[in-house]
Amino acid sequence: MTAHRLLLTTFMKTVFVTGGAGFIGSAFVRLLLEENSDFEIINFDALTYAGNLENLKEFDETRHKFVKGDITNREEVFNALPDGCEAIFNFAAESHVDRSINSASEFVLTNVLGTQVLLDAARAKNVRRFCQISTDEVMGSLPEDENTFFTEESPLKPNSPYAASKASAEHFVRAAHETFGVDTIITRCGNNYGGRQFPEKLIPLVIANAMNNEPIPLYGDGKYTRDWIFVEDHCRAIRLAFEKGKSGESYNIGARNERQNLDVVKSILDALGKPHSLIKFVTDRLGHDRRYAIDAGRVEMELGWKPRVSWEEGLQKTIQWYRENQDWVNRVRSGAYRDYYKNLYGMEVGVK
Ligand code: NAD
Ligand code: TDX
Repeated sequence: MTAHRLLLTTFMKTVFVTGGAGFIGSAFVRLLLEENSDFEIINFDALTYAGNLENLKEFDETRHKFVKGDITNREEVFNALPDGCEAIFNFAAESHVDRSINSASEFVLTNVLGTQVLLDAARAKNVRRFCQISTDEVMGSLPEDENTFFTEESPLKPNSPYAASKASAEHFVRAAHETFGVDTIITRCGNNYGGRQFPEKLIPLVIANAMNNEPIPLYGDGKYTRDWIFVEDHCRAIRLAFEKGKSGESYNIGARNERQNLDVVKSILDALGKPHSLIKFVTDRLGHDRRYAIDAGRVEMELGWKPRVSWEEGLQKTIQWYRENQDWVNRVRSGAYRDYYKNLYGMEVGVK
């Protein structure tokens, strides 16, 4: 070990980030590397179809150590996790609802068993705090046209296999806290958007298809509502929950930005100068949740968090990222993505 490295590790706090090569995990790693110079990060990721080390290519290994590993594999987790580290941030997950409808087993394995393996490791290795990155979807669906919101007291009523696996993971996190006194925090956020999101999710799918003049598949009547947040705002809220949150608590994160899917799609097409005629209404998603909307009162009051990026600014930044990174888009839309797309939508994509 060089003297420089020795000095670094003496003063550094180590955090273990799982899923740090994915969309939100990589944004979180980037935030810590750029703004928390006393943190070194072990980024533990299995590099599934959604994991992409290109997402962090600008960083060297000074404070960012990447370990390829699977959170369901105890040996790999226990070998990679050092004793007494500051936190585990568990972003690793199977994260796409449509895939969970097609096949749920991978979701149970990674999202439920994987979380439990990490909780066991946190206890065995005296990790100071365990942060579980969860989702508003665990609370089910809200009625439209009503002034109702998800709060931390809302019951867990997951509707999709994905949401059920995330809700289940939350129960195991709670159980580790209640039974063994593990210091835990759960954050539940709404729909994220930003650069580097895999184009299976609505916003990057629309941008990528529109840039190629391909049809935009919109489920049902297009009037489903999501509460959108720019990914960096989500990551700042997670960091605050880790720093200031109460052990055993859950925190709902949202930017008070409800939008109907049809309006989101039209805004993107307008920004790209593409015709609305690209929109193609397709058969609805099974069990499609009608509306998500988050009351972010607790993170605002208790943690002093508020979003920094408006919808207009965030969407413009996101579109710009995809425009400037068409190679990234073309690479992730090649190969297996085409089979996935054809299977789900019955249409070809990305074929020039
Ligand atoms: P993503 O699909 O982009 O990334 C998931 C990452 O986890 C990938 O890098 C993948 O390689 C890794 N991974 C998957 N299985 C693994 C395993 N068994 N072991 C180790 N690594 C594994 O997901 P995302 O959108 O960045 O979501 C990150 C987390 O945030 C997830 O837990 C998700 O449930 C949660 N979340 C997402 C959103 C959203 O809008 N995307 C909103 C709220 C919460
Ligand atoms: O082709 C599409 N057409 C369409 O109409 C796709 C991919 C989506 N949609 C609709 C379904 C939803 O109403 O757009 C909305 C957003 O869909 P997704 O991007 O798939 O997100 P959602 O199902 O809302 O879940 C997301 O938010 C919560 C993330 O994928 C989850 O990981 C997160 O937990």
